[in-house]
Amino acid sequence: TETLFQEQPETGNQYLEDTLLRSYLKTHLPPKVLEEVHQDLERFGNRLLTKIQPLGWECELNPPVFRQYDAWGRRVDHIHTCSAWRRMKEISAEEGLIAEAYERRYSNWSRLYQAVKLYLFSSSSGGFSCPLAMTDGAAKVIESLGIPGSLKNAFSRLTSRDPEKFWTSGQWMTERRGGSDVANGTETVAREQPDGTYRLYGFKWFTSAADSDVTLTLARIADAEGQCTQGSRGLSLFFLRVRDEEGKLNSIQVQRLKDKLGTRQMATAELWLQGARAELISAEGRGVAAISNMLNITRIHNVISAVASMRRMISLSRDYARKRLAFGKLLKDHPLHMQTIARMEVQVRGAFLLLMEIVRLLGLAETNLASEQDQLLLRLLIPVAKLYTGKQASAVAVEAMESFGGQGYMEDTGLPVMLRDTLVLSIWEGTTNILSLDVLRSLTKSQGQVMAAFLSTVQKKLELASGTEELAPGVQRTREAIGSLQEFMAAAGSEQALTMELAARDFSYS
Ligand code: MFK
Ligand code: FAD
Repeated sequence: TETLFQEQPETGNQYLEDTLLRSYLKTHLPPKVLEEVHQDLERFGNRLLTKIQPLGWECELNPPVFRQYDAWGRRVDHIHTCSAWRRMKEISAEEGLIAEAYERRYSNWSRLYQAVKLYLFSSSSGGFSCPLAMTDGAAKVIESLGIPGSLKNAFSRLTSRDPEKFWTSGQWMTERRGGSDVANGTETVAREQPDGTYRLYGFKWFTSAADSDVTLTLARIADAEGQCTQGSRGLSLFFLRVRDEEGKLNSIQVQRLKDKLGTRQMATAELWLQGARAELISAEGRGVAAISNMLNITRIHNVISAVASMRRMISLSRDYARKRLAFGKLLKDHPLHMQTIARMEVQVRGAFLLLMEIVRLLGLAETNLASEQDQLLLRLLIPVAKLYTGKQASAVAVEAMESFGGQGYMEDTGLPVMLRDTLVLSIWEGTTNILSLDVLRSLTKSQGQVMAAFLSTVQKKLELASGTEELAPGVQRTREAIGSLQEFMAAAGSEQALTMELAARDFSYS
């Protein structure tokens, strides 16, 4: 007798199938922008399905390999990446995955459009979203410095659509003594050279996408006696090229590649800086403040990755429910199974709309169209969204995995890869607690104004929603949450700093 095989879960054109994304674009974009964007996204969705997704899987199967010595014993420190990974770099340029945000062809909507392309790209990218996040962050820092002459070339390459010219950037912050507490953990020293450049000496403990062309990094400038200022005020921001034209490392040695739980498609290295030539790009002692522009962009990319991986897992799960039989009927006809999927769907929809709101605000800020309220809201929402979706994505991935039964646990379905890769989203770019503290930082620095902006925005939305009967329970719950938040805000002023920290953390989860 013939055995029947289970049909595998699949997704089609992810843009066309994403009804929430399409209705969001339809309601928000001006019609002319929508028309152009729609065409491009439909085409991109097909390219993702037919060309890019298989390349992403190739990246997973061919992780980077590190070769420290050549056959004759010479130190070469070569990080070999697969051809699919290198192709991803070309595709990223061709698709304008960074360029779109900086060309601003669609004014304030360009940032949102870029984010949508990145969202569609993310779960097919074979980890290439990681260097793109840092490239975007580096471009943002350089732009916010006014694109100084010495960085013009770098900026045009980081934002290029030409695969021959396109550069990616790293972000080397973490050292052995501190990834969260960069201000006290950074031991790297910068020594000024007669020509005004610097040489950096130190050890960078985590450097992802170490095959990148350039990087931004932090170091302490040594004075004439070789002394450095400690703490945050001692840190300055540097730009450097990782390799020269011939591909020779810039006085850098690769100690090894990290052996990671996930994100195995991309090389995360430990690097010795042994006099790497670098350019000082912030004011002395303003390194942390200057790199914050990068952090806020890479944290948004983290949200994009979180939402994208939830979307992919749930879409596959929904498709599987249409194909898998149990107890004589398809999974989709089992109400209990559908309740599980519906709960996940609600999670991803909420996260998606939060992401859209953030990139909408960022687009306004970048085209000088943001009100003061918009800017305050953006400052608050970035850490909140990063900390919330970072944790949410792995919880949803675990739930989604179970929805495939035992097959969800099988490597060659590709599902475990997605689970592994979501687990890092709450660690890198600031852990959950560090981001909770960043929420507090935004509160204290703005003297509570970020929360006032948040509350008045929610109040406005509540007023709009209160006429709709189906929304009544949600409106009521939100009113209660707002009430306790207002009470907390009133109490926080008189509390000890520690109590306030803990209370803020509880709030961020609720
Ligand atoms: C797929 C998507 C993701 C791709 C990932 C790529 C691979 C992974 C790459 C990484 O993981 S890179 C490393 C990421 N590392 C972190 O996120 C560091 C986590 N630690 C923090 O965020 C700490 O809060 C921080 C290092 C920023 C604390 O530093 P300080 O110097 O002790 O903080 P301080 O003194 O409060 O702030 C210094 C200045 O920076 C202040 O400005 P002013 O001097 O003008 O007052 C702050 O306001 C400003 N600042 C800090 N955080 C800010 C900020 N400004 C705006 N936004 C922020 N978030
Ligand atoms: P620690 O700072 O030692 O934190 C340990 C624990 O203490 C955490 O749970 C943290 O939340 C908690 N904690 C610390 N301080 C506080 C506090 N004040 N209050 C409450 N809790 C606190 N870094 C880069 O710079 N560039 C990269 O390219 C890069 N790539 C990475 C790739 C991967 C796969 C991973 C896993 C990490 C990467 N990182 C990179 C490093 C990452 O950013 C750090 O690991 C992260 O910021 C945490 O720093 P840490 O490891 O030093 O942990």
